[in-house]
Amino acid sequence: MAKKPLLLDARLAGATAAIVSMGAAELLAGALRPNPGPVEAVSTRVVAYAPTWFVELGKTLFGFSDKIALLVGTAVLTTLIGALLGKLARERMGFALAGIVAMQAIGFVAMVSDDNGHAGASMFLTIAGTLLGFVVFIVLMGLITPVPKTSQDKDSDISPTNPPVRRRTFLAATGVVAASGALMGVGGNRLRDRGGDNATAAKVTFPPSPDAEKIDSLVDKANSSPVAATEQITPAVVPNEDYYRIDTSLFVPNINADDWSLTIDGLVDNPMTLTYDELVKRSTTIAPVTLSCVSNEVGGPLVGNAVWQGVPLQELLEEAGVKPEASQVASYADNWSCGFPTAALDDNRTALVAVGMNGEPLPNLHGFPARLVVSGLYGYVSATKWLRRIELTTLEDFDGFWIDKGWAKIAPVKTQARIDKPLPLEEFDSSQPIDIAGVAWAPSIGIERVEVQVDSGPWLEAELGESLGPDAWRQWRVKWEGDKGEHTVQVRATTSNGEVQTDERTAPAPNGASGRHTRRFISL
Ligand SMILES: Nc1nc2c(c(=O)[nH]1)N[C@H]1C(S)=C(S)[C@@H](COP(=O)(O)O)O[C@H]1N2
Ligand SMILES: [Mo]
Repeated sequence: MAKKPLLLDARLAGATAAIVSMGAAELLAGALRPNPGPVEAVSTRVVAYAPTWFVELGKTLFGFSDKIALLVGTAVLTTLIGALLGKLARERMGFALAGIVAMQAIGFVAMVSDDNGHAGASMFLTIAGTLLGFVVFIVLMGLITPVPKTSQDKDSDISPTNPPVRRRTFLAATGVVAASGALMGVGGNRLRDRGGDNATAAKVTFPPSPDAEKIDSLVDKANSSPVAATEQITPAVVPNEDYYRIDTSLFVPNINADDWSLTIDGLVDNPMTLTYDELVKRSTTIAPVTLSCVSNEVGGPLVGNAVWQGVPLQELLEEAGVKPEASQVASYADNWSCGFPTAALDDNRTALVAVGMNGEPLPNLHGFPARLVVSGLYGYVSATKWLRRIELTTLEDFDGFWIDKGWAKIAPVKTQARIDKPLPLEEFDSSQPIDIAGVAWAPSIGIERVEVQVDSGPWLEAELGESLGPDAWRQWRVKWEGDKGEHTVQVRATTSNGEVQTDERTAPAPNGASGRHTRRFISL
């Protein structure tokens, strides 16, 4: 009969493998920056879907918002699950390895369902974490599983009941490997936090802007409005750390602004090149603009409002002297490009070559040193991050990265409203009015009205937060009172042109999702 390793040793091997597997995935997440990484993605899901009492208990005991508690909690849970897999490994190694796959798969699913722009990086770090976990698990189990004596070993002094290495060596090995796994996890988290670090960015000072005071006071008003105080509502201006991120970069560019420049050429009379300093000196325009990703599902997270600082694109194009035959503004980063019709700028909408985001130099994740921000056009046709070149061309002569991959060439942002509160199936006490709240956007046009309908009741007009202008989303809230039971709420926005958001459901491809966001909630 084959001898089994000691149960305690097997548990240690399993825990070590699980820790290394998760740690490696988290470290790669720090380097590749899918946003969020596996630990954060899973814990956000847990907090979003767990019963309220569980979340409340967690908050009181550990504080779910506390990063350290979150990491420690993850480490403890990983150790426990790993120890369980270790026990399993004594019987069936295949089942134990499947456990590692399952742990990683949960992280993967949580990551990609939050962030559909990074399936590649997420897949890569999942596979790498899984494989490393396998190797460590198999090697450690090998170290502690007794080898049966063969005929040649007859005279050797390794008895069949003895594992092939001394226990002390095994314990030392698990200690070192588990500690490096934990370090990788913590390191990955640190790396992710440093997403905005850039040596040159630290030295930038923006010129004063004539618009600064006005916009500061609007943002203050928006933040202090009663609507803004609603629980769970998305802030009027999203902090840089929380801003959605979508791009095709596996590694986040870290461009040195000192040897960076922006070229404007193509169908222009005076091709020009601007250094970073020249661009920053001219960046005196500040504008709140809501960017949205064409991949955003109705009610999805791929949308955000920030206060951008930069130079109006129209001003730069005027200087370059756009030739009449130009019909497309193409823009390029190192491995990406996009383009939109020159005609989109005819209404003199907000369009910036931006260097600042919410009062700071652009974080690396959001395009340092410079990016385009064009109000009312989806990001994939207009919002080039890590911008190197703007080329005036024709609509026929150039297709950006996503065109021909199933996405439309002309892509204005569709009017949308999102419900932030209630959360899916959130439970309320029916003895008090409940808050239904969220954000609505129609960038470059503006939001004039938001209405909600509960079940088949009348459309109720929402109270709106302070307007930050036509380019920015608007917070909204309704206080609702009604019967006990399960209810469905839907929301619709009306633009400043009087157009009511359509209820016709379309998928994100080819030119953006339409339809109305709904949520179910329970009144107890
Ligand atoms: N260089 C580069 N810029 C890019 C992209 C990209 O893949 N590469 N993606 C675009 C898309 S699809 C969107 S929605 C916005 C997202 O900008 P954010 O990550 O700052 O939110 O960036 C745009 N700019
Ligand atoms: Mo996008």
